[in-house]
Amino acid sequence: MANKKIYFAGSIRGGRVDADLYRRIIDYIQRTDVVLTEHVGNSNLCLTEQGRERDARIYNQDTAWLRESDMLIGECTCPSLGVGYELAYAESHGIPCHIFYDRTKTQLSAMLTGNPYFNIHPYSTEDEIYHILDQILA
Ligand code: 6K6
Repeated sequence: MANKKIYFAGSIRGGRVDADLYRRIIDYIQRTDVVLTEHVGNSNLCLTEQGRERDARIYNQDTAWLRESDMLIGECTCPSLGVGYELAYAESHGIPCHIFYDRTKTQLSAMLTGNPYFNIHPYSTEDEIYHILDQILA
């Protein structure tokens, strides 16, 4: 299927240490498909702006995008409550999920690795991500 709608999930309030990696993964996916959440790779995000109403708008928009997506691709090296929530939400809506994490930097939660619903892709070099993406997106 060409031009799939991809929900890319990556840490925001959980920490932005991997923001540049998210940007590169999003750029790679966008060569063939549509990324609904390209803001996740924006390294200039304003993290200080908060508020219950603004957060409600974010939640409503993101869950709507999730429901219309063909696949969730998450980079989970930096742990994020929001990404964990999105994965469970995607599972409950039957959306295929692919999870990447750097095995040299972290151990993934057993709540993800222990759930056969999730396709888990540990990697040790960034190049491996793009090879696996070629297979997933083909
Ligand atoms: C505006 C522009 C860019 O970011 C913002 C404001 N914040 C968010 N906007 C959109 N999605 C968000 C925002 N904060 C969290 N998320 C969603 O939760 C993203 O889809 C991420 O995959 C995930 C990150 O969760 P946390 O817990 O690390 O923030």
